[in-house]
Amino acid sequence: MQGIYAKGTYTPKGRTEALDLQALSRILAENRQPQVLEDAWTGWHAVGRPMRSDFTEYVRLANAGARELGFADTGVLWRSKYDMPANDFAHEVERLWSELRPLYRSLHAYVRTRLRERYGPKLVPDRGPIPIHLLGNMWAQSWENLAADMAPPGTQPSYDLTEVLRSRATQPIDMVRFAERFFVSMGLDPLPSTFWERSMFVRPPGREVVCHASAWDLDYVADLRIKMCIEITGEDFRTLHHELGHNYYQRAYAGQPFLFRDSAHDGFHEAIGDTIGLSVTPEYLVKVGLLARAPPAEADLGLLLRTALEKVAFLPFGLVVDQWRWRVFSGDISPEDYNQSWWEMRERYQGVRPPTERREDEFDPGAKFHVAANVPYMRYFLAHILQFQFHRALARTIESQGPLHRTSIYGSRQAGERLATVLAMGASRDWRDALEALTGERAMSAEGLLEYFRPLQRWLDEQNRGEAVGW
Ligand code: X8Z
Ligand code: ZN
Repeated sequence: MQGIYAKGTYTPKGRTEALDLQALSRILAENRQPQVLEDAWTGWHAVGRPMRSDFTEYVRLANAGARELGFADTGVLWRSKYDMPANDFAHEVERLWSELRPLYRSLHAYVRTRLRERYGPKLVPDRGPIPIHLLGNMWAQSWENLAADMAPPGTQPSYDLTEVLRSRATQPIDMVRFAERFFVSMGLDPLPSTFWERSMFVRPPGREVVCHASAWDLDYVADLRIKMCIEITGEDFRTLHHELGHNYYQRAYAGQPFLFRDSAHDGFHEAIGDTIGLSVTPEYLVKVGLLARAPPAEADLGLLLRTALEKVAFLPFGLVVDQWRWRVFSGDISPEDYNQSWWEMRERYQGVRPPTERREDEFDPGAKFHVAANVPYMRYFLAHILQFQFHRALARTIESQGPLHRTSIYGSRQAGERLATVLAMGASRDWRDALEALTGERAMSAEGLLEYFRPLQRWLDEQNRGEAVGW
């Protein structure tokens, strides 16, 4: 399945060359013609179709393995890794989502209104789900590529990191260096020379590779690497901080006994680099020489909106992938209903719909890397919440006076030490102990995220006055 995914291509109508996922994603990000978007979206989603029977077999085998290990099914096995009963974890996830849903619905309503202005009420009705191909991303998991279209009227987005990087002819390796320098500024060691020698930073010519970004620790001691096809975009700039977060975690827990060489729970692993990424503020970009001057406070709404299009839009997607797989593993969804149930759930959680009706002989979940590659996904939902909880705690550690979205822990040894302590614990303790060491709290909390976006929430609610909210 992973091989099918990695080799997937589509030749859009009116073109002659076959495009891979990165090229098709670029169309989704940059084009604004609905037919072109629909064609690229539908073309990529055909990649799932030949996985359908493999996936059915994989579910059977995975469940057989889980049962041999004493779990009812693979979903229960996946949910068993959070130092609490599997059922309690499912409730925990629901609790967090219920706190965040109002913010997501406000963002959704605002974006739908702006899209209706652009594409008209026939394509984007004033109630109901948003056609997924208009959201700037193949899975509508991040809407940041719409930032320029969504900018608060009268304000322009204050800067576009992609343009900044390109105007400086930044190279892939420079992007990695920026990310490394951030960790080093907090007192962590530079990456070993083998990292630079053995990592894959760009797509190698003449052979097929899995381009989906990943971070590796080959010997569980010091052979750290990343594998990625870096493009010069703000998105990949942030992804590099994400990946190095994995590598720094791996190195920090290398001193633990073998079984504890892992994160406190998998959401922690995904949250560390993103926490650093939240510190990529305008003031930080000025410090490292990427921006001439920081935009004024009036630009804050635009900055917050851009971040919300990335992080808040992600939440229900982060949730739905495994809500769906849990039901597949438990047998609640059977193979005859794979695709229909997928779209029912995506509509329910995300408020999106496919461009045209999808039939049951398609297998659209397989068009997402983690489904094809057997990677659990709830970790990203947790990480999107935890990173704000971590950021808020570290902002307090450095006694930051400014709002959270203008706070950067760049250069703070104090924040670095606090982080390093938690990373070094690895999986040796209950994750609540790790959380407490970092934040002083013993429960995952949506409050950091809500505080971060509070000014935006107020503004969105004003904008949405008189508009339908929800779908
Ligand atoms: O897969 C990733 C990372 C590697 S662990 C690049 N992420 C998820 C995705 O791309 O779907 C990061 C955010 C969510
Ligand atoms: Zn990751």
